[in-house]
Amino acid sequence: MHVTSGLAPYQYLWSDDQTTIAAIELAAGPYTATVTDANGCSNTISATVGVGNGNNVFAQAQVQAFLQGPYVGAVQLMHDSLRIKNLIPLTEPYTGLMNFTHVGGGGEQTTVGVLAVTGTDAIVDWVFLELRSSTTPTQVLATRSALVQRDGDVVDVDGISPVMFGIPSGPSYYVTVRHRNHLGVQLGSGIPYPACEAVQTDFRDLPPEGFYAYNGLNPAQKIITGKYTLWAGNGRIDYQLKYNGSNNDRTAILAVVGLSTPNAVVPGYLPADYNLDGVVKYNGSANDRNVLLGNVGITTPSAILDDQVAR
Ligand SMILES: [Ca+2]
Ligand SMILES: [Ca+2]
Ligand SMILES: [Ca+2]
Repeated sequence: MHVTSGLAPYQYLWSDDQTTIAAIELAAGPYTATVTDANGCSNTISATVGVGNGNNVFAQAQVQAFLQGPYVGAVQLMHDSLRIKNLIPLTEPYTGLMNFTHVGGGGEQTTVGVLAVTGTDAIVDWVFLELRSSTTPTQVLATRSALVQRDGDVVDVDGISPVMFGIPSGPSYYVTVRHRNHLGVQLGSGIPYPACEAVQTDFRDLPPEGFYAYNGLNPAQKIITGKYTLWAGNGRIDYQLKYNGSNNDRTAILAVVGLSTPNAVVPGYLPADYNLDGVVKYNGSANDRNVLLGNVGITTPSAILDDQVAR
């Protein structure tokens, strides 16, 4: 199948290179099509409408980031327990989630085939990417839900491609990576997004632009074996990690396992699963409470860590 470009109002011809099958008019932006054959086998492809004259006019980001929860410092990779346990949803989890508001993106879907990939490119979880105004870093201009691989590559729903946004290339943007139970991170300044180019931002190392400081009261990311990772432990989904006090993230674990049954183990794709191993645990080995406690500090359990994304 082939998408041939046209001029505004973006009439696109879907064809097999020989015969036009259908002509449709679409607003500019990323699209996904699922094709099912007579045997019921289906395949999903992605295309972006608005590629006039063969040039991609949309901003594309090639981002790398590590999530602290599943990060294994000894091998500098994340584990993929959620994928192995078949817990990662085919549809992105951010639509409707507290403090996540899609702009342009939302409803992204991946496939069983993408989630079947093993090795260093295996999928760890869904993440939430934003491009923000370079002059007003609180202003989100475009979002996409995307997938992060074990080695930190953030890829589109096909499991391979850079992430394309429904806003034009050309201007400078701030890029952020956020996650449903980790604190987000934002690049320290806007950078240009030229046409026909996937703009690289590697949050695993300190980029030349640094990381954005919302209030600078704590580092924007946690360093483990020389690599930067997004802080884990935000099960009460807001902009802070708290072990004690009101709206804390420790109680978010207890609420899942049960206040009177703190040794219970609850499987699932759950916000209180801070190490992303597919189970929520308050006590015992590899529990989620210690991830949070280690971040605020064992001797300073009332300390608070702030998400350093602009707001
Ligand atoms: Ca990779
Ligand atoms: Ca929180
Ligand atoms: Ca867990």
